Amino acid sequence: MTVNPGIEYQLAEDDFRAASTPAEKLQALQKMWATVPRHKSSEGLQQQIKQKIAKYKELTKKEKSSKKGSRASLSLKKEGSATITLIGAPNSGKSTLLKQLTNANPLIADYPFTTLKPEIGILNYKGIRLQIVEIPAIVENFEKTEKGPTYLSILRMSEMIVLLIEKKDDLRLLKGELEKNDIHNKTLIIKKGDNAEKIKDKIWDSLGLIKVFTKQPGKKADYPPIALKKGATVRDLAEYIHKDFIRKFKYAKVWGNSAKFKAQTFGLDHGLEDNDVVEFHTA
Ligand SMILES: Nc1nc2c(ncn2[C@@H]2O[C@H](COP(=O)(O)OP(=O)(O)OP(=O)(O)O)[C@@H](O)[C@H]2O)c(=O)[nH]1
Ligand SMILES: [Mg+2]
Repeated sequence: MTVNPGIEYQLAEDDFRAASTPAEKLQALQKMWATVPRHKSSEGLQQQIKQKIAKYKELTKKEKSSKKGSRASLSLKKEGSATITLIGAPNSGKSTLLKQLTNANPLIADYPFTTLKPEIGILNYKGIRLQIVEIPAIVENFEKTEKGPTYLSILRMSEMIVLLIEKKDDLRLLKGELEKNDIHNKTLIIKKGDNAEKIKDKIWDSLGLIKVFTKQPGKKADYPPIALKKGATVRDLAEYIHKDFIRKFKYAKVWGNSAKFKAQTFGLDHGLEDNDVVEFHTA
């Protein structure tokens, strides 16, 4: 015998699938619970719904408490190997650039102050994930606006700040505002209309990072690569992979820019270069 649920139940199930937050899922599940056929053959299904209700109640509770706790202190959840914040005067093309660089889909329009809250995207640069954030247009004394402190904290936690310049005066405004607020993070200056692919390369080149690939013996290099600071050694890579790794380390074979020949053998202090491939050998 089949379960054969009615149309109300099916609609609730559709809602469940379409729901994007735990609270919405829970609401749909409660509707499913109210409309699921109550006969012997649907006992398994009833049981499943009950379990899911319990799970989503728990998730809803967790989400509420984490939101409460983090709102005041955290203005941005950092992601990827570096955070790059994009600033500019009103209408200078920040959202357009964010869209070209990342998976974000911000509102773009020809009037000023289109962007009202930080917009966040991920740039996948040759396998390295970089977080790019557009903060709303910078105006003189922006730090005194309601959201000013939030924007300052995003700027301070960024590995790099990209200044997007449209008009002659923009650079003076942006530099002045950063200086006044004692923000001295690394900066990169980009002109409106510059080629997005070239900007990606410039961002990567300015970050001071290298990407290295690990490799298992007899196999091709692993993907994606790992981002490390310029000057990183085999030890840094080993520590990144696992704290315990160093104890077991015997030697590494390296292919690429830091090796004189393929599969050259090195110890923990060997300095790595961009695009190196490293094969660890352990005891
Ligand atoms: N020709 C040209 N137009 C651009 C370029 N970048 C942006 N625009 C246009 O400039 C206007 C503003 O673009 P946005 O990307 O919304 O600028 P924004 O800096 O995010 O603006 P706000 O968020 O309002 O401060 C839009 O009409 C865009 O189509 C560009 O490289 N070339
Ligand atoms: Mg914008």
